[in-house]
Amino acid sequence: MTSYHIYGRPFAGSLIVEFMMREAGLSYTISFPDDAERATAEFRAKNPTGKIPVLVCPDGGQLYESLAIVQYLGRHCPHLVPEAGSEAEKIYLSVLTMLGATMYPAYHRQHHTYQYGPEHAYPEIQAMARSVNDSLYDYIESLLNPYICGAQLTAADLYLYMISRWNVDKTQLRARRPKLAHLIDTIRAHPTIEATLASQPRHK
Ligand SMILES: N[C@@H](CCC(=O)N[C@@H](CS)C(=O)NCC(=O)O)C(=O)O
Repeated sequence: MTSYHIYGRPFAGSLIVEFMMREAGLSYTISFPDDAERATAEFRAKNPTGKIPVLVCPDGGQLYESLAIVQYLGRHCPHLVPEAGSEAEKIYLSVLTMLGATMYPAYHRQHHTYQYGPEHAYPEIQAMARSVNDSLYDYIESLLNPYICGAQLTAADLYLYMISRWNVDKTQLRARRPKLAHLIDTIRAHPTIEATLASQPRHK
């Protein structure tokens, strides 16, 4: 393999990998394994959870878990990572991990609810997951200035933009959160983000 390869899903958790690859100026190919392919032993050898994103490197090594991939690609996009030892780095690491470890799974519970309980419990599972993210968005609104780490746009902002796209009610998300709404609009207009979104297949 001569270039990076991403296993992804249109508009899903592979977006952050594509954003960072483009920000780093690294070329890549991408494929979109369906449920059957993600259940194969071959795919499970790449990611034991059977989920995307997976990043295969030119040397054949591979990474799974979006937070691990963001950390890995950070070295190729130093402009998106706060200086080591700074106060901004502490905020960056904490918020990025909260986005990936708490808010991303709360979206998963809303969009893949069948994995979390019987059908009669779906409304409650979804409402509880929405409420987790709603209160964390209020916290994020209080933090933004204009970005998560202040003046520097970081990979955490790109990650935040990605997960905000999965919000079921975007009008409600933006209401009372003008700084978040502005950040979403700013990032959406960023050339590498626009290019990534324009490249997503519309089916699957
Ligand atoms: N913790 C994982 C979560 C990955 C994840 O939930 N991926 C979703 C797409 S956004 C997926 O593959 N869903 C398929 C499924 O759950 O069956 C990460 O951060 O990479």
